[in-house]
Amino acid sequence: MSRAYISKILDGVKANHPGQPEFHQAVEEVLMSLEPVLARHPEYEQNAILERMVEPERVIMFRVPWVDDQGKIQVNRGYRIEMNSAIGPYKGGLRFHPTVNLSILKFLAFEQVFKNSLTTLPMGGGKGGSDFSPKGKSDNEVMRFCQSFMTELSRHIGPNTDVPAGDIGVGGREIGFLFGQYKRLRNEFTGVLTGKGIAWGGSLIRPEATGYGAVYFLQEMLKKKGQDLQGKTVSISGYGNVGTYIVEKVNELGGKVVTLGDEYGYVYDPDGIKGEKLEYMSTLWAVYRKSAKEYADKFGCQWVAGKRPWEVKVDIAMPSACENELDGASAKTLVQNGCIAVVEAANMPCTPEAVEVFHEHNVLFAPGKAANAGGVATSGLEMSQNSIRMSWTREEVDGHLHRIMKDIHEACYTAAETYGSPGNYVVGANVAGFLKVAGAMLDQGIV
Ligand code: 2IT
Repeated sequence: MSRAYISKILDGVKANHPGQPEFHQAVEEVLMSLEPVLARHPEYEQNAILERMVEPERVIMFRVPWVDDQGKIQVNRGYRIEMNSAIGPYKGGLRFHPTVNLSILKFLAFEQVFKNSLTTLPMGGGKGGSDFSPKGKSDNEVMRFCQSFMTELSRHIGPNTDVPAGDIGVGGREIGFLFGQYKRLRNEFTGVLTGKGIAWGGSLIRPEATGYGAVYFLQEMLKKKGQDLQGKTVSISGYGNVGTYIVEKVNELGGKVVTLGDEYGYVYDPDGIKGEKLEYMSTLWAVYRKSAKEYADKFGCQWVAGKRPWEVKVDIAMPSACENELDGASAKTLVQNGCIAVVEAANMPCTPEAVEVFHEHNVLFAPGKAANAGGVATSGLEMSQNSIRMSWTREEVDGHLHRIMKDIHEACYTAAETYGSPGNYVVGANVAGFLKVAGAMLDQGIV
């Protein structure tokens, strides 16, 4: 019965959103976890909860014209997907990357709904961005692009309506330009974006939050197995914000991160990224806008071009770059090499085949919507601070983040047990995230 309902919804999504494989993948992954929930709660089907959840509340697409340093007019496409506002204002990042399209953003917005629900904070789900690439652009070009992008986006967002933040290609620099333009257009200083600078409404720990949060989640999973990070080796694929603070926290807990990477390849540093090397890693993109390869050149490490780091033997893998970066074959290699845990620090970095391999071999697997929720959770804390016009200390924000990640872990663990899949964090995260949003939608009637 509930299986037939799920199949009907999946067929509908494929028919109504043709050519959008990432969106189909994200929806399928969530729905496949929900069978026992739908069986126990017939009211969800009776009230067309799934039909409504897979249909974005609003999809905004717009032209973004800007002038490059040569005086030539460039045109990009801008988007904001406002997916679900049942439990709070739309909330989620902006991605500036050439691969951005409707499929990518709908998948990210859909994931964000459940992730934000898991944070325990009142945030709905959204995502946006552009096919614009900040790579190779001057600061002035990025500023002109951001101003043009915000000129249109500003009419759709607001501190109680939709609160964007960063994602791939959108960091402190871009948030600054976007915020400046919003303030100028509206003549309002509000918390309309998160990830802001500390001097203008930002929160301490927000840059660290996704990386720290993913490691806190990992710690909880290991604890259930009577283990910890002491002496463990870890591989990561990114080298931005998320990766940098994973390294910092893993080092603090006695582990060692031996890889970093980008879309061109990866660095293998068997001695571990620490001290001056970690310092350099943190500035590579944020300050110098350079490739991860520079790290290998500077410190005399191996650079493996055109590959991902999953062939390196490690105890724990934390994919921290982009969707579908770790496939079934890589998963098998990790398992053969004795990997005991995989934590998705990015959004949907493991393919469905990879996740299956991890579950088959009893590898602890943390899905992104639970493990990387620390970023948006701390965005929620930034919104709270903006609302009360106060700033909390590092210790206060980190304390909240740590507690939230422990609570998310517990919620996933318990939901997986309650619904018949003990130890399966994918089922746990999807079910726990879903129940809160579905309940709110029921309460609010047919909207
Ligand atoms: O994927 C994500 O959770 C983010 N890019 C952060 C979103 C946010 O609003 O902080």
